[in-house]
Amino acid sequence: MKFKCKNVLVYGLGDSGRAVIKILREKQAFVSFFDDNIKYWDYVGFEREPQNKNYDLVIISPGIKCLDNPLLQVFKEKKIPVISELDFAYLLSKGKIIAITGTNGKTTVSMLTHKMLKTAGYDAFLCGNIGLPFSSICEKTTKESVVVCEVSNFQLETSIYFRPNVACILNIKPDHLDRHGSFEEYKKVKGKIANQMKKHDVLILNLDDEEAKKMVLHKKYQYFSKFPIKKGVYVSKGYVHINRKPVLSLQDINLKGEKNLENVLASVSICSHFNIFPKDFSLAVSTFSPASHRIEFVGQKNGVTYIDDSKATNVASTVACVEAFKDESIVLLMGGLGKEIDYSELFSLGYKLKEVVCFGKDRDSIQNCADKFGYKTSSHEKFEQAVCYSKTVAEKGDYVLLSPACASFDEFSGYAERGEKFKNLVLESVDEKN
Ligand code: UMA
Repeated sequence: MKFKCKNVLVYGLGDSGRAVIKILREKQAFVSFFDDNIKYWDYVGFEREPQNKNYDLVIISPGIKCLDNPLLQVFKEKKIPVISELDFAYLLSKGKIIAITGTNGKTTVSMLTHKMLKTAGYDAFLCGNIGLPFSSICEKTTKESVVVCEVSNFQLETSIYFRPNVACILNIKPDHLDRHGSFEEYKKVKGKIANQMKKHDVLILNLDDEEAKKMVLHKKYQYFSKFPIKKGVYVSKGYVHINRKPVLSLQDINLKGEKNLENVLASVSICSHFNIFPKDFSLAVSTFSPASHRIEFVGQKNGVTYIDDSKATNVASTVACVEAFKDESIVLLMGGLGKEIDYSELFSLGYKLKEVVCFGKDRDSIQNCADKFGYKTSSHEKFEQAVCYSKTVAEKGDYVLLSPACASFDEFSGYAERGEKFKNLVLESVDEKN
């Protein structure tokens, strides 16, 4: 696709939109931009009436809500092509592309896969939903590069060209139902990852996940599992195997929880399509530390352990966290901005929870649901009140888990800010810190 002298509108002025604008200007396109937030209206290049203009192309950011979007409707009626930022970056990139999607674990798998490739000497890039737009790095890639792209549903929703050489669907659980309308629609969008894949491309699926295992949307696919299987990547006799060959000892994995084992298996599966030696797997896995706010040890005070899992923004992710500590006495901090997901998916599982401390906008629905299943609960309007309260109820030997099952936008700019606030409130008084 050529951009020189083309009339292009960029919709969304966040990180993705800005990265796209930079490239388009370098390529001498006629660029203007639009954003629903009026704070940008006086920026040079802002188009206040895009509905009255004609464009050769519109490029939209992942955060733009598509359902019933009047502006996108106008473009559709005018037959103006609309592509995603992911498409744009893909069209400009060279080399191989690995795309990792799933409800939970995307970032960990993307980081670990990137680390394995780097350890084995590949010219690997890490980008996408992880926080760095693909468009920020696409022009740096060469034929030898491997791009590891964390891909969200928001990015896939409007993508039409994006074609990964290796794609992985880690798991599918209800999430973002507020945006997609239904779980069925959410699954359909996830499946778009395989839409453009060609004969030699490979789709990797988690056989242990009810929904992901059914996503056989491409002829060439490979399973991974925590249990022995005939072909693919699996665990047997203390080792991760690729097609019956042991490549990694479980003792090298120092990440907590079953979900993290699945994450390691996903990365090994992806990397099994590249030249990586067992020693590289061991080195990468044994020295890997996940990104912050994912089942992260914060500190201990009076024998109480504090864990920050602020990244758990859906119920399935909170279940994974509680499962990882199921043998402990748990005080669970849950709340924030709900995503219309049913909390009974957690409370019906019968985990022992000393108390469910509810906070934020969705606190009533969480509390009502937990009450129904007989849990002890308390309710707090603000996050800070909930954290301070949890410190007073937790006793020696208890674990206080911040694993909210909700987005954070009712009080914070994102899960990271919420996690940092938690850490600060906890660290005010801890005995030891990792
Ligand atoms: N905007 C509109 N109209 C809308 C929605 C947003 O005009 O209907 C405007 C906002 O006013 C803002 C801009 O769009 O100015 C923001 O664009 P954006 O939301 O696409 O944000 P970016 O900064 O470009 O970040 C995006 C991803 N954001 C979302 O998907 C919401 C980032 O994922 C990603 O890291 C980044 O691109 C780089 O690829 C964040 C995220 O929350 C971390 N992702 C969700 C998740 O992980 O659950 C999917």
